[in-house]
Amino acid sequence: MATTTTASPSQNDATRRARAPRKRFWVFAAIAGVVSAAALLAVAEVIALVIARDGSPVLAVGSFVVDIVPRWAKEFAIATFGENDKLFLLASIGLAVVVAAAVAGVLQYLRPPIGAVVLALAGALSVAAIVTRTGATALASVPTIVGTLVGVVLLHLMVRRLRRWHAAASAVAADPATTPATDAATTFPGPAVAVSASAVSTAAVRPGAVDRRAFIVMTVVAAAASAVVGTGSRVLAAATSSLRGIRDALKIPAPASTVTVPAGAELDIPGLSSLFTSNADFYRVDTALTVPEIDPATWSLTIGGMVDKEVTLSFQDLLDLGVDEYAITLTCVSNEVGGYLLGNARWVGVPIRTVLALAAPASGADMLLSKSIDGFTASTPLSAVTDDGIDAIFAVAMNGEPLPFEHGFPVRMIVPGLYGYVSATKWVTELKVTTFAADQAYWTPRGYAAEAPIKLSSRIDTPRIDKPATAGAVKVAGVAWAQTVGIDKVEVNFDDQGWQPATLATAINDDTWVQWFVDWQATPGSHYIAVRATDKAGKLQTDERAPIAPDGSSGWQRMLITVKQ
Ligand SMILES: Nc1nc2c(c(=O)[nH]1)N[C@H]1C(S)=C(S)[C@@H](COP(=O)(O)O)O[C@H]1N2
Ligand SMILES: [Mo]
Repeated sequence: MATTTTASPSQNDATRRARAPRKRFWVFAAIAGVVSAAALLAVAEVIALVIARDGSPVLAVGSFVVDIVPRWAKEFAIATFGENDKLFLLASIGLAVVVAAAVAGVLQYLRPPIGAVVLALAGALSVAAIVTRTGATALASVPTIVGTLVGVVLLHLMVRRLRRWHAAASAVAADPATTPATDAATTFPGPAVAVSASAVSTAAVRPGAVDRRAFIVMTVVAAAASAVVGTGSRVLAAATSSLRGIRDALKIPAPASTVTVPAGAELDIPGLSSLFTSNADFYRVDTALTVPEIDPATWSLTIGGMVDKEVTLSFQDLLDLGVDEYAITLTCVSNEVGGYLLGNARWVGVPIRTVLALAAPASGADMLLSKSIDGFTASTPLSAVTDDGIDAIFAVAMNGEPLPFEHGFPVRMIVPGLYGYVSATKWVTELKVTTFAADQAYWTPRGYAAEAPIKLSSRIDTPRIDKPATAGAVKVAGVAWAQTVGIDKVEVNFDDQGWQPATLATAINDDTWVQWFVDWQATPGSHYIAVRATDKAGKLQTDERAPIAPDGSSGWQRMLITVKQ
C-alpha cells in the first residue's frame, strides 16, 4: 500500500486521523440510543402516572416477560434468588433494554433510520404487551405511544448532531486548514437545546466544537431529565396509592366461628417454626411483577361458564354470606424437600361452596377455573371445593387483618389439600365453571400438572446447617403435613441406625401442619438426620425422589449436620 500510494506521509496521517474517531462515535451513538430509550420510558411513566396507571410500559413488558420465560428459567430464578426472583428478573430485563437501546443507537448512527425504526418497533411491542393484558383500558396505550414518539424524535436529533460532529471533526482532521463547512444556522435546524452564544463563538476557534457541544448538552439534559422524571414518577405512583389507607380502614366482620387452638398444639422449642406463620414471614409466590391494588369498593366476583345463572358479587355481597375462621396450611408446588415454601395461617372467609351454589353449576362440569385480575388462572377440581367437609374458602383476612396486598387483597381462594398454583388464586375476580377437557390454567401448558394434591411430607426445622447443635441433650424438631388427611406419625432416623417415633404436638385440624420433636443425645461430629411421616390414612411418605415439576417434590429429607463439642 505504502509503495503504491501517491499521497505524502502527512496526508496518510491525516486520513488515519479522520478514520480513527469512528469507534469513539460508536460509543456516543450507543449512549444516544440508551438515553432515547430512557426518555421513552420516562415520558411514558409520567403520563401513565397522570392518566392511566396500568399504562406503565416497564410493568407491562416485565409482566409479559414473566409469562413467556421458560419454566427452567423461573425455577432457576426462584432457586437462586428466592424471594428476590422478581428483582433479578427486572435487572435482567433492564440489562437487555440497555443493550438493545445501545444497538439501536449505533444502527441509527451507521444506517439511519434503522435505529429509529428499531426503537419505534420496541415501542409498538410494548403497546401490544400493555393492551393485551387482562383488564387493560384503551387509555393505557397512550403513555407508551407518546413516549415512543419522544424517544424516536430524540434519537433522530441526537444522532444527527453526532454525525455532524463527526463530519466536522473528520473534515478538520483531513485538512486542518479548512474551516468547517457548517455554520451555526445549519448545525441547529432542530429544536435548540441550550445553544449558548459561547458555544457558537467557541466554534469559530475550534471547528466541530459546536456540534460536539450540542450533542453533549442534548445528551446530558435528556439523560438527567429522564432519570429524574422516570424515577420520580415510579416513586410517586407507589407513594400516592390511596389503597393502603383503604385497606387499613377496612373492617372485616367478626367471624361467626373462630379457630380453636388445642392446648399442646404449639411446642416451645427454639428453632422450630411457629405454629402460625406471621404475615411478614409468610412465603410469597406469584407471577405478578407489581402487586395488584384493588379497591374493595370496585371489586367484584363473577361466576359464569357452566352455570344455571351467571352471578356477580360485590365485596359486601360476599361478606353478607357470612364469614368464619379457618386454619389452613398453604403449600407451594415449588417447595423442595426440606424447603420453606409453605405457611400456616388463620383465614377468615366464605365457603366457595356457598358462593357457587348461588350460580348453580350444571352437571357435567368438573373444573373451577379461577382468574386473577392480573390474568393468572388456576384449575381446581370442582369436587375439591364443593364436597362436604372440605373447607375451601374465599379468604378476606389473614392472621387477623385484611389480606396483605401481596397475599391477594381483597379476596383470594384457599383450598385445603391442593398446591397453591391449582387453587389459591389471589386477587380473584372471576370464576368459570368448566371441564378439564375444555380449559387449561396458567401453569398447565408450562409443564405442571392440571391437578395437583399436596404430597404428604415432613421437614426438620432444627438443627440445620444454619442452626447447629451442641453436644448433649438436643431437641430435634420440625413440622409435617398431609392437608385434609392429617398426620398420624412422624419418625426420625439418626445416622441410618433405624427409625424412631417422634412426639407429635396436638394438631389444630387435618388441614394444618403439625409440629413434632424427638430428644436426642448428640455426640460431637457429623451426623445424618432423616425424617418421614405417615398420614392418618396409613400412607407412609414415599422415599422416592421427585422434582417439583410436574406435580410437587417427594422424598425424605436427610441432612448432614455438625454437632459442636
Ligand atoms: N393471582 C395469582 N394467584 C396466585 C399465584 C399467582 O401467580 N397469581 N400463585 C399461586 C401459587 S403458585 C401459590 S403457591 C400461592 C402462594 O400464595 P402466597 O403468595 O400468599 O403464599 O398463590 C397462588 N395464587
Ligand atoms: Mo406455588
